[in-house]
Amino acid sequence: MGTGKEPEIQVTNRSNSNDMHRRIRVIDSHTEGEPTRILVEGLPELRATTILGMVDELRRDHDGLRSGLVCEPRGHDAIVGGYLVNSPDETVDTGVIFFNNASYLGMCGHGTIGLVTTLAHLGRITPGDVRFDTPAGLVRARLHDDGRVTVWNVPSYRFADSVVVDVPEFGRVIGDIGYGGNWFFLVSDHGQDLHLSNLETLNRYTTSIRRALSEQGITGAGGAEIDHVELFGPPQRSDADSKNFVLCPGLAYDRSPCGTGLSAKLACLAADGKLKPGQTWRQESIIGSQFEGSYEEGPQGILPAITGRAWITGDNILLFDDSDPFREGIGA
Ligand code: PYC
Repeated sequence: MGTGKEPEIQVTNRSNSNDMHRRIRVIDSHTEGEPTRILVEGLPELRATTILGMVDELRRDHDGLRSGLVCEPRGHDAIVGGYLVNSPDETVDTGVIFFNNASYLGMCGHGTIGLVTTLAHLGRITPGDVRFDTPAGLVRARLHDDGRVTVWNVPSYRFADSVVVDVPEFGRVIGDIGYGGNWFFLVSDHGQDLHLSNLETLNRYTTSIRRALSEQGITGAGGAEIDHVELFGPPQRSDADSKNFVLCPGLAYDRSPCGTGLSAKLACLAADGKLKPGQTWRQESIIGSQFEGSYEEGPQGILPAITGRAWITGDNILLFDDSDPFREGIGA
């Protein structure tokens, strides 16, 4: 935690579900192009006492809030939202539960960078270290003096390598299954052009891979659904090692290089002996932004460190009117 501040981030949730016009304060930011929306006031009081219990409660009792916050007409498919919650873990500064247009996320790397920048914007932290409880585990972050943020993510690992999936229309695709706080299928040999001008095909290709993985029963550990697909290719930037395209669970593509996806990539590079502990890997995104990643060895996989930058784009009050037929988002 930065100097001169209280050691705990105040979570100002209050239940106002009977209000005709519910008012919710959010801070919007983007991390290397990928948007984050942190709810800082207006989350209903949660009864659950563990962070996984809170995810269940949010899914069961407040899912319309999730979809209303990030889906149209208030949001769009690429936004990742974050709820600040009181964690039972006294060693952390706050709990955070990330979500998107489809569901809840175990962790979110770009979202954590956006969250740290949001807390600094609110004056709740200054440069220094901060600790978060997430559904995937404990995450540490550091706000640097120059505004960059480093996130030490949950232990990450390669679960399986050279897995073959038969993808209708595209044929056999070979990839690795990796975990970085979310589950990824990582493909390097795909013959696709990793440019924004090829977005339609990239979306169709990765969506088909994802569907085929599910239909063919190919999963992560314990039957976990693989809901992110990542393609890698040569970088365009002279200061990058690789460029990627990442399909997210709600079928939006990640504008940033994806923090949890980079964690899974680092785990694969480590497993292949292609990146040593402490060595830097610079991952370019499909829009040309960049994260830096490195890792240390850990007892349950690698311990990834991801560095990037976020910028605040809005400090907004969102209104939810009971008479609005789309108050919980279009299609929700
Ligand atoms: O940065 O980890 C990430 C992420 C996951 C989904 C979108 N961004």
